[in-house]
Amino acid sequence: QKELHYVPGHDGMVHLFEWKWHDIADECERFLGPMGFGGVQVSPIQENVIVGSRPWWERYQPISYKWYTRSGTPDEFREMVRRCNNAGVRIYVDVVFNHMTGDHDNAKGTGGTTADTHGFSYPGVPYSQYDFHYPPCAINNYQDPANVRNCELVGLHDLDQSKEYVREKIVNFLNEAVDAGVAGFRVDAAKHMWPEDLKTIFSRLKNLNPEHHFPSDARPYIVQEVIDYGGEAISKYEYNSFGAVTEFRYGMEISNSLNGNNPLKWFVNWGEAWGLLPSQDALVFIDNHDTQRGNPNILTYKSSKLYKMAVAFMLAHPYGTARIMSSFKFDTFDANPPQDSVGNLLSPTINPDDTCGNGWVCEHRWRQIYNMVRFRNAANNTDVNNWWDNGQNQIAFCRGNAGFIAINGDKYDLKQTLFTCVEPGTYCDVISGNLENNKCTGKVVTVDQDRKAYIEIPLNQEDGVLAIHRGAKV
Ligand code: QV4
Ligand code: CA
Repeated sequence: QKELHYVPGHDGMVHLFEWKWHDIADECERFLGPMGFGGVQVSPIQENVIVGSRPWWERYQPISYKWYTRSGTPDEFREMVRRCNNAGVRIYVDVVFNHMTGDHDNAKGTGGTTADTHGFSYPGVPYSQYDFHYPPCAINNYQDPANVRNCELVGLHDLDQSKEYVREKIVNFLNEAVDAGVAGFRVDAAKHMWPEDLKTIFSRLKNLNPEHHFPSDARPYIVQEVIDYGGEAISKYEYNSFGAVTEFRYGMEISNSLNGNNPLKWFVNWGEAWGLLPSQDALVFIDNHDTQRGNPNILTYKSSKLYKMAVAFMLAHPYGTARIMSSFKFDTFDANPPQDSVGNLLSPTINPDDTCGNGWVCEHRWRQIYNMVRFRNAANNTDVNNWWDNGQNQIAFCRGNAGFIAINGDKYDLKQTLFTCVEPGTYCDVISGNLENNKCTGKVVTVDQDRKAYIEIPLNQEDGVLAIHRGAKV
């Protein structure tokens, strides 16, 4: 269950963190579909407990499996999935079934469901004490798999997925989403569940709904959130035989290098040789909604020049299934998503230059990023070849003869005549500009009869990347 079922000519997943269903549907039709994005990871769909200050993280505390959240209603969800599939964009749902809520007095959910959290009673499902690891213990020892899987993560009441009744409730919850036309799931806190239980649950999922342009017998895509930087008892390799796994080392290594701690030239053999999962098993990303607020070593939209270099490298490189983070602006860990005075989520506004307003960052609408999604599509099914580096942090490589990228991570200009692999002609650098009405609004690169071109990335320019591909010839 590692096949994404992207529509041909589409690639790249974007996490539209905390977006409303209606806004995602609009975005699929007006931007993601036309730009060739493959899919969207959406925020959790199940009802969550309302936390007074309305932090983003309340959505990781389920109170029932009804589809009422700040993102919208069940009907709005179904409508979004339908519209996105019609636009050639798949939907992947973030599903939270390791646990229910933590303790809250008078717990009430976004759909009006109540629960006695202290008594482990969730009538909205229903679950009772018997369905949990009870009496509870706290996760406090990552060297002990049983502690990590049978105890509570930050006080979140821990479901027992070995129980048949619990499995049924989870499978029904997921299958309803399959009926609605989703293409798969991001499984929250998978490390905190036993691989055998997950395997059983995933094996009971229905095939994807053929009414939504999926081939018959298509299985749901599964990506399991297992954070494995090494050094703990639980390994990502316990999970990748029956589904894909989040590869957290990817963004860690790239951020580390661009931050100046490891020369970029070493990325010549980037992939499994670095201890990463096999390519088809790995979901890769620079930052996610946790690391962007919790890990100071990870690049985010806040260090925009380095971040765009990191994302460009990710999208240019064939390793892994690439996911792009699309954030809201934040200063603190708990900061709310954009919302009005009574807590309704705000819609993004779209500026004339295609960027977002109203508190939304919309990294996926940055030219340097969406044009690299197009590069990735243009280079589909090609390998890395003709790697060049200057012995330090200036690198360049080709994707077959479909595209060429150069990155300047050094503190001095890149000025080189390089072999670009692409056929002779005039190309638009899709980082510094767009091809509009057959004119390039950025740098123009002239590839000569020997397929060589003069490449320049001065240090003082806005971006440290240059990229050309066969889909953007002047
Ligand atoms: C607090 C105390 C606890 C105490 C508890 C008692 O901190 O020590 O036991 O009260 O009730 C929020 C608060 C947290 C609070 C907890 C329970 O931040 O302080 O505990 O609620 O009320 C997100 C946030 C968490 C948030 C949680 C639930 O990141 O801060 O906790 O949602 O709302 C590990 C895991 C990995 C996990 C990662 C964050 O291996 O699986 O930690 N990542 C996923 C999601 C993440 C989410 C969860 C898992 C939980 O990506 O966003 O946590 O679903 O690495
Ligand atoms: Ca667990």
